[in-house]
Amino acid sequence: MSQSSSSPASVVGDPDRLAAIEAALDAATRLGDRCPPHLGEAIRYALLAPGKRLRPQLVLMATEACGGDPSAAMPAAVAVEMIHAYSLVHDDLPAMDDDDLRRGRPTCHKQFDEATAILAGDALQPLAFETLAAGIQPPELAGRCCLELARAAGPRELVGGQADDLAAEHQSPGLEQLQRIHERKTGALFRVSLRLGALVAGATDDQLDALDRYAWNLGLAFQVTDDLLDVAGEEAAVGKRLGKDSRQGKITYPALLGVEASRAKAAELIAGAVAAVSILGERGGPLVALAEFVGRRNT
Ligand code: GRG
Repeated sequence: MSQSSSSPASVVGDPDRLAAIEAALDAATRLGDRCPPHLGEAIRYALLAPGKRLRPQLVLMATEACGGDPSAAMPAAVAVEMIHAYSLVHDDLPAMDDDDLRRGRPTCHKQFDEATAILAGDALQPLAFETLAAGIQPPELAGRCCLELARAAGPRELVGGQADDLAAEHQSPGLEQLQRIHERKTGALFRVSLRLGALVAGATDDQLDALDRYAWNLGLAFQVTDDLLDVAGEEAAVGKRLGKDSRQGKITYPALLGVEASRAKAAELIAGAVAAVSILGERGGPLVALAEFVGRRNT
């Protein structure tokens, strides 16, 4: 497990934007009396834990980059973070990665219990779509956003990537298969975050294409750097395990390519992300800064 899942996140991004995201996440999970208190507490524990909020920031940055009003896209920012938070809660369960720590705190099933964590993850999924359907205007745009998020979070993307990742623990996948896993586990949520933000701004096809290319590069770069963070300090392990690292037999870029080539790959992907958004001009500056953060991140 990388530090991204085991220690509190360092802040990246504009403090005002981050504060607005936190406030919106908080407001979206004040669920009232009909939600059992224990479940509500677990939902808030999972969602409000100190993460980097990369995906909601991508939503708002894409809106801004395409000339829209970021506040109109806030329901989409909340929705993608809800899907992300659910995926982390379920990924940490004993049946999956079986982790004890997430975002520097006990995982949801350790803090509460397994059934409550499963239900909190279950609840975050419809809440994401409720947030989009109720908050994005006009309703046709809300429907389009729901469709795009459902596809990205579904069996062909996020859940499919997770299923293949679990299956790969018993195989020896190559680079291409590893890339396909991460395109779906990480890239799909990055991509849909950017697309939802762009759609709210009424983006052109050229702008959407540029953001798709940015997302593809950023998603893979993020995973390569995540893998590099995992092997930092494990110098004895890399290269001696026939392509598998110490993370429960999971395949990683450094294990397949070596550390230096992985660093070069990450730098190449970050450059690709930055180049992709050059057509957005100055308004794409925050996206460039976020890509550069991913390239040098230590959390
Ligand atoms: C259970 C359907 C299902 C999917 C799980 C997201 C995921 C798929 C698994 C989490 C484990 C993992 C290594 C995923 C790759 C993406 C990743 C590194 C997520 C962590 O994202 P950050 O660093 O987390 O943005 P924070 O906590 O900062 O939000």
